Amino acid sequence: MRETTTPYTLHNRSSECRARRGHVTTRQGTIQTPVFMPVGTQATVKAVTPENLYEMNAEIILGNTYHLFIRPGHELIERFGGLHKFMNWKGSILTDSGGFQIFSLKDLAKITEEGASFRSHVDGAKLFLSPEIAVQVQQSLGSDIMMCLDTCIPYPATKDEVIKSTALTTRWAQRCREAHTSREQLLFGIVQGGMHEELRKMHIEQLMEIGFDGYAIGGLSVGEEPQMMYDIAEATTPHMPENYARYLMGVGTPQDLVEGVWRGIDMFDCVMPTRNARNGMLFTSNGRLVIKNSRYRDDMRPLDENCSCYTCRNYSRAYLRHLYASREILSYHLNTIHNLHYYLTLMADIRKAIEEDNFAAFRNDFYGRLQGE
Ligand code: PRF
Ligand code: ZN
Repeated sequence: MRETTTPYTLHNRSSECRARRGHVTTRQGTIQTPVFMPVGTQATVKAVTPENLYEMNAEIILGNTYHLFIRPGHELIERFGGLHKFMNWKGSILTDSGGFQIFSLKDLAKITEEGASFRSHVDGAKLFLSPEIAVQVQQSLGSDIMMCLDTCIPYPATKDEVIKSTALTTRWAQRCREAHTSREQLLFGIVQGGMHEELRKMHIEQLMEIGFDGYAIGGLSVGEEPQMMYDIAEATTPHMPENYARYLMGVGTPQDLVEGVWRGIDMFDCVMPTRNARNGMLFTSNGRLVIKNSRYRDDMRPLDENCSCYTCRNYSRAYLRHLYASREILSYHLNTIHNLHYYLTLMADIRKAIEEDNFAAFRNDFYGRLQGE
């Protein structure tokens, strides 16, 4: 039987590049794409409330299976009616599977055919995550989009290592598909294949054969140069199905988002806007601003004259510098609001440019304003 509708709807395509304007439909609502998903690892987007996120028009956030599995545990969250109710978020939620955290644990995790054994970073307890468990946990959490458990390959890696781990990811993807019983939750497959274009193509074909509700590109932004990431994304998207969402995992800088959309990506997530905010690095339409810099001591201007966020409407650079220097909690909050607003507005502007089919001009203007950063 041929599927005629998928969770992705295409609105229009750029005539200048592979950028596409569309939406993804989850049981929780509609997500306009291309989209950036703020990261809420531990059932909170750090330093902001759901109300703050609604005000910035966030439609979807990301949660992490690995962290919530360890603390407070998915059974507890299930008793509260799922992650949405637990954290009071009314938009959509995508949960990552834990595959990337296992990769980050390196020698602390032991990967076998069956799954990954590792020790909790909280209390050192022995834990085990298999494809079946990753899906069960995500079903308990009640996320709208679940991710397959994958193995993310470090860079650099030998081709033999990449082949082995990509093949394992396919077998795990098949097991995730079989464990997926809650059909109203979507399950996305994750394309691996390292920096090898032919392995990427082969892996997409294997995942499409299994059949998923969307397809992610994993294993990029793992230490390679940005240009290499762009090249692999460029070589990968043409092989991905047109009528499904494409998600570039863990990416990236504002430039990376523009370049990803250019190559046909619909979804992104990254800790960069939230983490950098807490470290005093703010994104503005003219490039990056390091708030601790003494030149802002008496600066009465907002962070970004072109920004309409709560922080820029109400506070000066001098005040934000003072909060940062004094290590005040409010510094995290106000900086995070600004950076997320910057990322979400960038995506809204990108969507508008694709609708009006002037994304090439938008991209030129974007780089012009960054002043060679
Ligand atoms: N796999 C998973 N999550 C991820 C990645 C991946 O490869 C990446 C790679 N940049 C980020 N997050 N499951
Ligand atoms: Zn602002």
